[in-house]
Amino acid sequence: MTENHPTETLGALEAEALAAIRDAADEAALERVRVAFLGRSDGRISAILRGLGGLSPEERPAVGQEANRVKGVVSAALEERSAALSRPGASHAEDLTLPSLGPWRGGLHPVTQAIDEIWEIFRGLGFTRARGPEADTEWYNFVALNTPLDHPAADEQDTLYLADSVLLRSHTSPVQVRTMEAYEPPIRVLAPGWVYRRDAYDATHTPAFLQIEGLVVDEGVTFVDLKATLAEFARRYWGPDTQVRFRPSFFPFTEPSAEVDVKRVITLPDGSRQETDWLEIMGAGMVDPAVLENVGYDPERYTGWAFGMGPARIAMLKHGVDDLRAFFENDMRFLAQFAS
Ligand code: 2NL
Repeated sequence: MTENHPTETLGALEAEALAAIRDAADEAALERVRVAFLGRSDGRISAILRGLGGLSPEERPAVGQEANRVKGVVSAALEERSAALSRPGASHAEDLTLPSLGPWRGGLHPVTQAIDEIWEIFRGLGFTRARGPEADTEWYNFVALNTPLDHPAADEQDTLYLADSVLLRSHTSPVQVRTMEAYEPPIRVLAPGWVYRRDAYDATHTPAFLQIEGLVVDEGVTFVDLKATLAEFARRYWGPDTQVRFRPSFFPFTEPSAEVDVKRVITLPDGSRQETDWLEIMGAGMVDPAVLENVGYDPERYTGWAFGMGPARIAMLKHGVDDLRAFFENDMRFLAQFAS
């Protein structure tokens, strides 16, 4: 009897061969394992099979049977590992085909985009852009705009006061008043900015919101200029087939006053074209002569027109958003859709 009984050696060899096969990282390593165990001249399992003739007739059948079983198991394991290694990406634990997350991309807020687009159109029509304080006085916010403090419009807006006669502006009109005080006509100015009203926070109101107002003052300016300019704006913003409608309205600072509606033509996913309902996009009117007088302009010499709109409302109409609060909640799944 040999010190290492051949069947015990075969059990150890089988375990060693299977571990080496499992650890083989590529086809070349696997081939080296095959040669080491099953190679014709130096293979360790082949050597045992070749040595069967030197065993006693009692030992020979059992060892021969076991050696052939181990050879079969190891051959099958080699074949299986070889097939696994030939599949794409199989030689690494990491899946290198998984796409990376990509860089985090920022973008302008949809309401900022609306302001930029609206500004670009009016810039092309000869307007400049102005800013002013968000905390202002009753004079600039109401009185100069022909709105006495006991007027329902002053009341209605339920203004947020900071101190006696100092308040958070309820519209950007104070910016135009300051512009008229500082410059002589001709005036063509756009005033975008935050305004504040004591309103509920719901689907159609927020206590702070962005507004854009525009003002034109010159000699010989008429309602025709107002209609033509706002219709041109609407066609440039909403598309050349857009129709515009003016409905009579009231503002203390304009006379006459109007609400401006648009009817758009939209192209559906199937390519067909469809008219929308009338959508209200802004208020406008001829500047009340009392306002011109308040800023020291001669109302016999100058006339003007003005408008005001909410870019968030414009963005809602444009993108089909039905709740204003979506613009305030900064949910990246919402905002990311507007990052170009
Ligand atoms: C609206 C209506 C409007 C104005 C704003 C204005 C400013 C001056 C003089 C006269 Cl300095 N008018 N601004 C005029 C008409 C309408 O806004 O619905 N805004 C959201």
